[in-house]
Amino acid sequence: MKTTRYRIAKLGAGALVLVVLFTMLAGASFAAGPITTTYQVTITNLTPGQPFAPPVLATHRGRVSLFDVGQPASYQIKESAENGNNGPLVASLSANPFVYDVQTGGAPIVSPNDPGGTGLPSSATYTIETERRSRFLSVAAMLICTNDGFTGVSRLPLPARTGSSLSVYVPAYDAGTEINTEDFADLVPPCPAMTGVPSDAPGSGTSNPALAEGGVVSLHAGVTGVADLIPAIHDWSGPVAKITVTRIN
Ligand SMILES: [Ca+2]
Repeated sequence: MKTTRYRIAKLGAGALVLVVLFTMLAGASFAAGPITTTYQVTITNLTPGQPFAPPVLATHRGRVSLFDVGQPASYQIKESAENGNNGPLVASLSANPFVYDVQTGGAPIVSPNDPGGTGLPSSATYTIETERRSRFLSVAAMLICTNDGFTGVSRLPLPARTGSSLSVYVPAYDAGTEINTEDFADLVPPCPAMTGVPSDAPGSGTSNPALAEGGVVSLHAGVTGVADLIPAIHDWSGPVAKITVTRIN
């Protein structure tokens, strides 16, 4: 320390500025990992009464695909779509070297009509980061009052410029993993109360092998009213969600 102080004193103020400047540049250089950019993602429920479970969001490279129409759903999508169990999907994405950031919602997103009087929001905004090579966003959220319905988007190209924004209107998908019984006994427990429908059925938060569908991801045919679900409350027409993505830095 004594030696350093002595040298700085001898070199004078001009040299000190240079030393400080060099230190700042060096610090910036050493700290630089991938240059991250930040996005805000807003998910809005457009349905008359169908609630969404908390969503999973991920930024990733182009080789990652959350789901593909016409292909079997992954085990992870099946668990999210059938049981609202996002754990396997989050774990899988988090362990994937081609995924940059994974975020999960903390609460359901309900219809603006909120037929169950939950007081929950019909729109929610999440912040997610990415870097230069991970230019895609994927989102998945269970439709709570369906057997294996979900919504979201797979491999959406992120808007490139700061301040730029894009919106997509996304449909409901059937994961093709569980037969659509529309029976409260086969749906997750929160469904009836969240949509204001009285029910004594305890519901189920795990998959029933007897209801395995063995299909592929497809556009959801909607709620038909074959059992407990009520089309006027639980069905929809057209897109079920609006997803708006804005680059904020
Ligand atoms: Ca199904």
